[in-house]
Amino acid sequence: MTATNPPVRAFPDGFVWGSATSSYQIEGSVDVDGRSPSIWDVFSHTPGRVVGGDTGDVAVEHYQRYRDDVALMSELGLRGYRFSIAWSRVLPGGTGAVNEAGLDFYSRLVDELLAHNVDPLVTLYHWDLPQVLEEKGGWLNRDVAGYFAEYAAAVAGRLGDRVTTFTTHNEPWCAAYLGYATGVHAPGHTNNAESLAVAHHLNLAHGEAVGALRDTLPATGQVSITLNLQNVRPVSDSAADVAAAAHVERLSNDIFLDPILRGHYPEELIRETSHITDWSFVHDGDLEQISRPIDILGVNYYSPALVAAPTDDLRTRAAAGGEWINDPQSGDRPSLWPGTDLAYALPQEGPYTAMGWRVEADSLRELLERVHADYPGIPLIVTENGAAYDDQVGSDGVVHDDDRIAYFDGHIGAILDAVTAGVPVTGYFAWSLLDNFEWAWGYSKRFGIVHVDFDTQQRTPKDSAHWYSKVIAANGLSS
Ligand code: IFM
Repeated sequence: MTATNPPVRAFPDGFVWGSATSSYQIEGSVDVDGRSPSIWDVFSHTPGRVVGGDTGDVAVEHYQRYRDDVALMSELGLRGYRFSIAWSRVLPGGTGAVNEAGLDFYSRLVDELLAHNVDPLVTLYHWDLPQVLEEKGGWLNRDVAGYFAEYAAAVAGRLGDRVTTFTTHNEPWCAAYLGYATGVHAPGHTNNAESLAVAHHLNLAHGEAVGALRDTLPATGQVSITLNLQNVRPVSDSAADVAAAAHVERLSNDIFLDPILRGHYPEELIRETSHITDWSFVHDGDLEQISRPIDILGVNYYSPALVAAPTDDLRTRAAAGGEWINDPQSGDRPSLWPGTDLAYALPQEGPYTAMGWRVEADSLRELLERVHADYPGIPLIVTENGAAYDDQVGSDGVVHDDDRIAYFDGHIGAILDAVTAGVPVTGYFAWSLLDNFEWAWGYSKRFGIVHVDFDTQQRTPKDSAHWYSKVIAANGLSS
C-alpha cells in the first residue's frame, strides 16, 4: 500500500502568501541616517502613554538586521512582504528636501527581498507622521494631504521600478479615532469633532497620493488602501439594535469606503454626527480627488464587533466608564467615539486572544462577502490577520503556539470559503512576521510568527511559522 498525502483545501493559483510589519514597530535606529522624530517617538516618550514606558527606539533592530530578516522570510517560503516606510526618514522636514540616505534603506530592503523572490508591498503611512508636521497642526491641517502626496511621489520615484503595489494608508480608522478621539494613539487628542475632520483629511491625503502615484509609477503599478473593516453585528434583531449597528458601520467602514469607492459620504452619517461637526472641512472638489480609482482594497481583520442601541442600563454602565463604543484595538480600555449616544459596543463571549479580542473566524468570511456584495468590482487582499497570545518559550527554546495556529487555520479557511463563494481575494498577510512594538501596549503583546527575544534580538520561528510554511508550500490547508 502506498501512503497518500492528505487532501488540500487549495487556494487559486497565484494567491499571494505573505507576512506584514510596520516601520515604527520594528525598525529601531530612530536617529540614524537623517531620520527626524515622528509623532510616535514623542508619544511613546511621554510618561503614561505606553505600557511599561516602552518606546520604538530599539524595537527589533530591523533597520540593522533586515538582511537576516529577509533570509528568514525566504526560509519560511514567504512570497510577499508588506512593510511600511517611515515618512520622516524620507522627508525629515515632512515636506521639501528628500533624504536620500533614508530612501536608500528601503531601496536596499527591496533589492534584498527581490533577490530572495519575496514580492515587496509598500505601505506609505502606518501612523508615524513626522513630528514637524504635527507641529503644523498634524492631520487637522489639510495641507498635510498635499505633503503626503509629495512624499508618495518621492517614494514611488525611487522604488516604483521594483515595487508594484503601493498602499497609501494603513487603517486610517486608527489614525483618526485612536489618535484624535480616544487618545490612546499618537498624537493623543481626545476631541470627537477633530477625529471626523482627520478622517476626511486622511481620505483627502489618500486621494492626492493616488494621483501622485499614478503620475509617477509605470502603468503596471497597483495602488491600494488598507482599511481595518469592522464586521459589526447588532445584539438583537430589534429595529433599534439594527439601527445602532448600521450607525457604527457608517462610522467605522463607510466613512472610508464610500468616499473612496463611491465618491460621497453617507448622508445618514453626516446627519447623525451633526451635533459634533458641520462637516465644513469637506471642500468642493475633495470627493473627486478621494474617489480616484484604485486597483485593490486591503482588508485587515482581527475580531467582530457587537453593538446595541442605548438603554438606560447601558448608559449607566457607560457612565461608570465600562461600556463605551469601544474600539477593538484598545483591548479592555474604555474608549469614546463620536456618536456614542447612538450605539454601544458590548463585551463579547470568548474565546479571546491576549488582546481580549473575541476569536471568530467565520466573521471574516461574512465581512469579505459583505464588502464584495456592497462594493463589487474591486479585488480584495487580506493585508493583516493574526493574534497575540501569551507565548511561552518551551524548554526546547521554541514557542509551541497551537492557539495561534488554530487562529490562522480558522481564518485562512474562512477566506477560502469566501473565495469559493466568489469573492475575489488575492492574498493573505499574516500579522506579524516578528514580535514587535504593539503601540500603546509596548512589547507586552506578541503577534509574531517569529519569536523575538527583546534582550538579545534573537529570532526563533514559532510553531505557527513552520505551520504557515507548509500552508504556503501546499497553497492551501490540509483538510
Ligand atoms: O499591530 C497592529 C498593526 O500595527 C495595525 N493593525 C493591528 C495590529 C495589531 O493590533
